[in-house]
Amino acid sequence: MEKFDVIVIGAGFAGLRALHTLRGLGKRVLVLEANPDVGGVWYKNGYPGARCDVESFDYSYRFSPELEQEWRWTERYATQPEILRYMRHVVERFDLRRHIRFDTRMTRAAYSEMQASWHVEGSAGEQWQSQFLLLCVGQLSTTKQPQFPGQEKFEGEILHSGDWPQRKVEYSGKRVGIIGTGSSGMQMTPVIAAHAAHLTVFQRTANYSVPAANAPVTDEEDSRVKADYRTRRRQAADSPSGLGFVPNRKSALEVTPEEREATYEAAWNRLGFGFALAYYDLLLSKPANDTAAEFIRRKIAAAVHDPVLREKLTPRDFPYGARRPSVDSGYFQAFNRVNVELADVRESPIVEFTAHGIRTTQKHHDLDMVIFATGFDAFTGSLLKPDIIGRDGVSLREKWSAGPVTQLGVAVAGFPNLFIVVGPGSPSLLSNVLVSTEEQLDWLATLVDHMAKHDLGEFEATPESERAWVQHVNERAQETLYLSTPSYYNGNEIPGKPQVFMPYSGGVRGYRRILERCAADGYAGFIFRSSLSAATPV
Ligand code: N01
Repeated sequence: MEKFDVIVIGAGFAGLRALHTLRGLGKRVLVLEANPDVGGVWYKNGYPGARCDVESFDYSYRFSPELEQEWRWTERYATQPEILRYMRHVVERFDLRRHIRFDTRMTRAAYSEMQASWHVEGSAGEQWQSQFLLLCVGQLSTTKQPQFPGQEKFEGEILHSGDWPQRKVEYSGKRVGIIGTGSSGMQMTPVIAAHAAHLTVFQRTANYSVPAANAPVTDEEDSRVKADYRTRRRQAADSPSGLGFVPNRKSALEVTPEEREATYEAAWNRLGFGFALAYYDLLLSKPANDTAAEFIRRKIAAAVHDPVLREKLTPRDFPYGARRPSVDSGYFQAFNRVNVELADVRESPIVEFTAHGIRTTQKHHDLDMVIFATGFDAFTGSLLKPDIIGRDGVSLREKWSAGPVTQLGVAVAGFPNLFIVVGPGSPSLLSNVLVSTEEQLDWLATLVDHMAKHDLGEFEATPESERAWVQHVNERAQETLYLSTPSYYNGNEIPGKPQVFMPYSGGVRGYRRILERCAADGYAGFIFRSSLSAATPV
């Protein structure tokens, strides 16, 4: 059996950064990747219009100033192909590819207390052993695939935004249906509308969205950012969400209506996802939130000509940002086109798929292609897919049967030397996930180094620290509006999933300070065993 110091699962942004950093510490690292190439979700989400809704300068690695200077982003919000080019460049630039085994899915990992190491199995029966196991499997990588009656009868093509084929998909001149109006559905709607013969958008929940205000990156802007990149990185790391600008410290309720309007207008025209930071309390206070939600509703009203359609497209029954809002490029305007139709499936649910389309309780929609933009089994889907067996034969699935529990969002009691990157209990999807990824991996590198220096073979979260962290995560969530509506933040996207709040809402900066304090206190909440005793049964 091949032996490594670290096995990393996933070659997306997190896995590549983990590989680079841990190899830099002299560790023997193996990365297992189920896809045939690097990229993770960026490899799989090649749907039309896919792009990042965090600015390219901030949605990029901070670990190498040389890389920062060399890479030239072409757009403020990079498209999926550009992000993949960047990731492939990083792989070649830092010579990472030779450590990655592609087309290899981990199916099982079991911790051996005798050997103080993980025994990892691949789908083709391969076996490896390593001291550490890092799960860099993504929070949105297991697709949610609804099953509608009659789906097998449909003679056209059925695709999923999160599992987009690598071949060219031809939708020009076709009658296309998109099911789902989250970020993916909203991003692809205007792009497909411009080429399809007819587009039907099947909407269950109207969603808030703010314009991306995307634009090419000028040479002047590129030079300006690169001249002082460290300040920008510091600002991102010190902000609540990891975005590269300082949020407003005022309450939406302490300013005049005129000032608020001007602030929202400026944020609307520039900030995209950062609109939520126009005032510090938009996600903390319903009355504050109402002012932002009302502003966005007025913008939707101005964008959509037809009054009936306008009303259907307007979100009313949940606060702005309590479900993940979108950042779009012409989503609402697309409904002014004669070839675009909205099917409100809350009002007229889907009854069945037929050979030639979808029948709702209202009518039959003739379709050549159906795209599921129905999202993911978020946060835990990919973590719970393989069998991960910790101490005493307890599986992660059993341990998390009532919802995920972690110490600091990175470790699980009973699962020694297992590290989860941007998983439940961490800022994860409530933040610029790349900032959170690098924060956690920098912290892990220090932990691994600490263990090597002190000849420690095993780290493990204590059950008490885990309980305290879960309580803290829940207390912080109670302060917010996130609990006020069903969403994938709360485990509501998959029937039967435990309904608990998944990410940590205390912000990127606060979270980093907690990690730093933990390390400064000798990794409080963790226990260590020496290399010798870790490998010896007690
Ligand atoms: O998925 P979603 P997504 N019948 O879960 C609907 C990230 N992302 O792929 O809300 C009918 O948000 C569902 O309706 P409802 C980002 O974090 C980032 O769009 O459950 N409809 C909803 O409208 C984002 O939040 C970028 O009532 C059904 C939609 O499908 C996350 O990925 C780009 C249904 C699912 O929305 C997920 O976004 C894209 C059914 N049976 C995505 N089941 C960036 O820019 C589900 N729906 C970085």
